[in-house]
Amino acid sequence: MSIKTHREPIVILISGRGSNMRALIERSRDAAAGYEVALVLSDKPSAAGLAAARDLGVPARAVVPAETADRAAYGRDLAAAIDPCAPSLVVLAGFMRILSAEFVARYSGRILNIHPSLLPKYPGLHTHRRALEAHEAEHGATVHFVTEQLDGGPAVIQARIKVNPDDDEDSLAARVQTEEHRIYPLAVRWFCEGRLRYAEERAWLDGTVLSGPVQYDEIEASGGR
Ligand code: NHR
Ligand code: GAR
Repeated sequence: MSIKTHREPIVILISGRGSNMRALIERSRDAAAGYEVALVLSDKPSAAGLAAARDLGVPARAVVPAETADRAAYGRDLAAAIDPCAPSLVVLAGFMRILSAEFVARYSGRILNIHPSLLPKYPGLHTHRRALEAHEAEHGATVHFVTEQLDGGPAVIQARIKVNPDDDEDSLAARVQTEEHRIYPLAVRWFCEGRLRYAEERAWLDGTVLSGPVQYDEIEASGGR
């Protein structure tokens, strides 16, 4: 017997492989997930994640920026593809295109991103290389609300890994991604259960403002959340 529970529709934006997208789709099928992936969109028609989404039974298509179009025009094209799904949440999963202020305002407080660093360290690109060059002892990934400020919206959850002396960009990226696949479905679930929200330019969890991101290793250790 199946128990039918309401699932909030979400839309995922990708540009590449889509391993986070896959983790999100797979976890959405858990009985208690609270969300379903209604649509996957990519700015790149070649993104491997598009075929992977279809293989998992999720509609997927590319919305390609016109050569002449500016960010605002592309944001409107994306919104036209997203809005028929009426998603509760828009999830950036390796989406590599900066979104217009207009787009961010349209889905205000309803866009999450996962960024491959321990924000506020290393916003922007090439985070693994930069962490290695700085001889960081720790590195990781952060889920945050998207605001107009690039990689600057309030952080929700963070997972840390130790940097080994023999790490290179690829080995570091691989271990960070394993953590990403754990924390992103958790954050999306919190949002879709109504536990996580964005208000007053802050992230709130269970009615309390987060002064910093939840540390995944701490919830693991306590078996909670
Ligand atoms: N948009 C807004 N408004 N705010 C954020 O915080 C965003 C965003 C869009 C994407 C993801 C982000 C990341 O996790 C993200 C956060 C792309 C770039 C970038 O420089 C920077 C940050 C992120 C994603 N993109 C170039 C651009 O001109 C293109 C780079 C490329 O195609 O390789 O859009 O790191
Ligand atoms: C992830 O590691 C994500 O953190 C990063 O790209 C990878 C996408 O992998 N995002 C960014 O760098 C955003 N600028 P995936 O396509 O396999 O999920």
